[in-house]
Amino acid sequence: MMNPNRHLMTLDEFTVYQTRQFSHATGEMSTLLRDIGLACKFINKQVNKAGLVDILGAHGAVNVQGEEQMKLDVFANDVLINVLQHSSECAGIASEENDDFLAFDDDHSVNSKYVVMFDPLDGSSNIDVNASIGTIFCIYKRVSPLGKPCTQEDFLQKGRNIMAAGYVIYGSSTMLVYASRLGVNGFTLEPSIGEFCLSHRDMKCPEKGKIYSINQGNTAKYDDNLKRFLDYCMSEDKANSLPWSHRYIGSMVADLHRTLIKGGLFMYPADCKNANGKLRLLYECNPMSYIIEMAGGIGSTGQEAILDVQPTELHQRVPIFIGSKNQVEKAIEIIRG
Ligand code: P6P
Repeated sequence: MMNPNRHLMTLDEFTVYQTRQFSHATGEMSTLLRDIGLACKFINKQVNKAGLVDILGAHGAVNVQGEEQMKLDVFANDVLINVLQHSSECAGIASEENDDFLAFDDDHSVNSKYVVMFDPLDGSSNIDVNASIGTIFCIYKRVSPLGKPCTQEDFLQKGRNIMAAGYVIYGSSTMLVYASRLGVNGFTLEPSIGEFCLSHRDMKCPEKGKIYSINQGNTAKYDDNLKRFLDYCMSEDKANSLPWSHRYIGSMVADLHRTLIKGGLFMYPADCKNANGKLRLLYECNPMSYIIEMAGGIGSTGQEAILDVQPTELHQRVPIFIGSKNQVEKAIEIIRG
């Protein structure tokens, strides 16, 4: 599997290796993943110097080179659109930063088989406190006919139709986690060669977790069943479980990366002011649920699997309970009353 001359395997080498396992595979997905990885390397470069904004020019100001300093999430969005528009495999995108989807209508793109949805820089409000933030993406095969621009129905597919999904976390290291039906693998950016290298092979979400992650400041707005579940999370006398620890970073990518590696339960439920919670279905909850499910965990609205929700609009929100199987199942048991 590994190249005999080096102990490192790059993302490109890994996806080519996976492609070669299937004679019918064409390598188009590998190309698309390489393009997303390239865009995220550009984003990483800017995110890593965010603390120097005052020297480089505050948002909206000009920096020492006289360049317009762009808000990082606008920058991230523009980079992803630019790279994917020139990709050989992307027909269009939908983004948290764009009101509507973008159909790339040049002669090549109208014949491309895939569409990509993304949150270009999730948790960007955490940049000025140096907390980890991330890019979330998912890839679908389009359902509209090739030869014409992609349509809204290409983007309103259930999460079950996802071909591949992933995120990049810009933290103490920069890591790309990529999930396909072949499993979940993590690649850490090696700055000296500018490549994402395989570092976490065949990632699994621990079945039994003992961390719960929620913004408990919203508790007064939760319904009685959810309040009862939070009491359970904090109780000492769980029949078959140790007391759970509470962890909450306030950046979905960071909270879910911890959940994937250490196990646990991340929740952003509905409340009396937000009937569907806060997080978006298409480019936050679906990709993260796909990744966690491929790693053996569960992603649920509390009523049904996130991946089974039929989308009706690009920016719709859903409640989410996601992570270790035993904890999500316990949450569903109690919140359903
Ligand atoms: P709250 C960040 O703003 C975000 O979109 C997610 O990354 C995160 O999980 C959530 O909102 C945090 O929301 O209401 O707890 O600040």
